Amino acid sequence: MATPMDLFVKEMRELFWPDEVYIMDGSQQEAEKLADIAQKSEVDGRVVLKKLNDKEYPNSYYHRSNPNDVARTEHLTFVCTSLKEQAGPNNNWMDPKEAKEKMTSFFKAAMKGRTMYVIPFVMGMSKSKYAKNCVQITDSAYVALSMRVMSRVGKQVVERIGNSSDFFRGIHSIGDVNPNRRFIMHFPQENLVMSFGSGYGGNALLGKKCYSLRIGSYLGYQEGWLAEHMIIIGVQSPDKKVTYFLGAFPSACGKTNLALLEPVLKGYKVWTLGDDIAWINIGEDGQLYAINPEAGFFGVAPGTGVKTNPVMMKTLKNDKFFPTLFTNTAIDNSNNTPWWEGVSDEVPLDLTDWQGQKYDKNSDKPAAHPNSRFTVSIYNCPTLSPEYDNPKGVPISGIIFGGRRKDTIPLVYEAKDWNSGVFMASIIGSETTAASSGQVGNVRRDPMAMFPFCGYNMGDYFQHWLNIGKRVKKLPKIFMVNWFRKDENGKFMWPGFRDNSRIIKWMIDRIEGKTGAKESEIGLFPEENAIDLSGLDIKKEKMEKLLKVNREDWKKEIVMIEEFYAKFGNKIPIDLRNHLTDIKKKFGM
Ligand code: GTP
Ligand code: SPV
Ligand code: MN
Repeated sequence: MATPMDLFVKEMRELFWPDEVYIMDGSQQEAEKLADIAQKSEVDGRVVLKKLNDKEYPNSYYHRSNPNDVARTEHLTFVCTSLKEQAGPNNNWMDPKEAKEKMTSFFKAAMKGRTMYVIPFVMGMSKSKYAKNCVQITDSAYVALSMRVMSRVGKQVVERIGNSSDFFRGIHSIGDVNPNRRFIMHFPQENLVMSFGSGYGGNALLGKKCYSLRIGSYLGYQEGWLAEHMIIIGVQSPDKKVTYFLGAFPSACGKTNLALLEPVLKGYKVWTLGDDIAWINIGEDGQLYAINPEAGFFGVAPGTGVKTNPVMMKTLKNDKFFPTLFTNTAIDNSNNTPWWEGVSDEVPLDLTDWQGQKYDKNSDKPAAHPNSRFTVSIYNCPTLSPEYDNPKGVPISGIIFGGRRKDTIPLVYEAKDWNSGVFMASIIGSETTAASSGQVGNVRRDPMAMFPFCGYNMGDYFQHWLNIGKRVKKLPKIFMVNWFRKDENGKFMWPGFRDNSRIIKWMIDRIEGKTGAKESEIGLFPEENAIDLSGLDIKKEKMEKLLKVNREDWKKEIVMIEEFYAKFGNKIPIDLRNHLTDIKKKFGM
């Protein structure tokens, strides 16, 4: 008897007309074979993979994508629910029938002359009741290999799915990489995503943003849990106690760096559980528990170096898991290693840039694309938490929200309670980054760092957050941070990176009730000298500036918040509207 998965594969074969169909078994031999094939084949006029220096970067390959396909494309990403209101003003919407017809016309015979890869994968560890079965179809060997790193791929998933038709269907073809024929269509009500015309990260690795966040957030809304754009870390203090945090920052705003943090403070250690996505459930004891559905990092390369992120550098040089991929970095031809801004102070003499051209040292453009990334297994990470594979997840004591803001937002503050924290997270603004196509540096609202990833109406999503709060017995504390405040000369005021451990220490002290807080218009602030600055040369006035609530800036901020809220009309929960009224009063508005 054919299983629902067999029937799905058959249907896809009939749609795509591939020369061959290959169902992945998840073995290392298979991955090595795929890497061999990819080194010999061209897609879109480019060799798919190039082997890198095995001594410096074991098991590593280089991939260069089409220059028109280097980031997520939010304007081509749609949520296709039966009613437009269900998708909300935060999503592009298309009628599901129309969207499917459009995509089917692109898909028809698109894999002629190509291999159709069938990738059975599970998001979450197999034994977890929170894990979800998925199958992705793709015609890109690069995508197939990336999925092996980013999720748990293999035969065992086919068995896990068995006779069930309850699995996510992700249908992807790179097509002709034409931005005019590029769409990423989500059908949350059918557990289905169709993606065409892009081979890049969030557009093509469908287990990631498409499933684990957009479809996942919708499932969470239906089933009473949360799918979030969050890291998961355990912070060990000198008394050996581990405190678990979630942290949400918009794309390219510091999640991976915080997730693999090597604290500057003695006696502290960060255990890594996840760097991008968390699924959060209410456990049997009424506390929030988080799992990372992913199994790898798809991290921003620029800025990653021995000084800023030594743990990631070790992860990239670890030979445990095959393969590690580098996409759109530059190449140092002297030793065939990937290179990006920040990995060394010196720019190598013989450098090929991300577009394959000889790099001119005097160029004002970077050699690596600002959104160039590495794809590496989480099992390569030396600080991987022993709890990573715990099917229950880890109990959460603190949630950190943040954004990239040169002004207005203080270095750190704390919400008075859960609902104030939800309000605080709902008004996050952040400067846009190279992780998404479009202009970089514009402040836009990015509530919970989920604006591009919430698969349903964000007004309903806010209410869902408030509802979760009512069901949880021991609520985590909620904090807001901004590592990116700048001075008059445009320089970052806070050293950031490893020094961020100083702020985390303060949070642990707050969670444990070891330190008080000062109240301000927007929340609770550290008391004098409560942040451990030992060994750091930073002036008192600078700290005051970093923590300052500038009333004029906040008045402007509130105007933007009101404009954002207005888009959602009465979908914004009354409690959040009341918080807005309160904060306006506090600023005399
Ligand atoms: P996505 O993978 O896109 O979701 O991003 P992410 O949030 O994981 O971002 P990541 O940690 O990779 O950081 C993105 C950029 O921010 C990199 O260029 C980092 O070097 C920079 N960055 C991270 N943390 C800090 C910090 O504390 N201070 C400063 N100034 N820059 C930082
Ligand atoms: C992000 O943009 O938030 C990422 C990279 O983590 S992508 O997988 O392309 O979404
Ligand atoms: Mn992300």
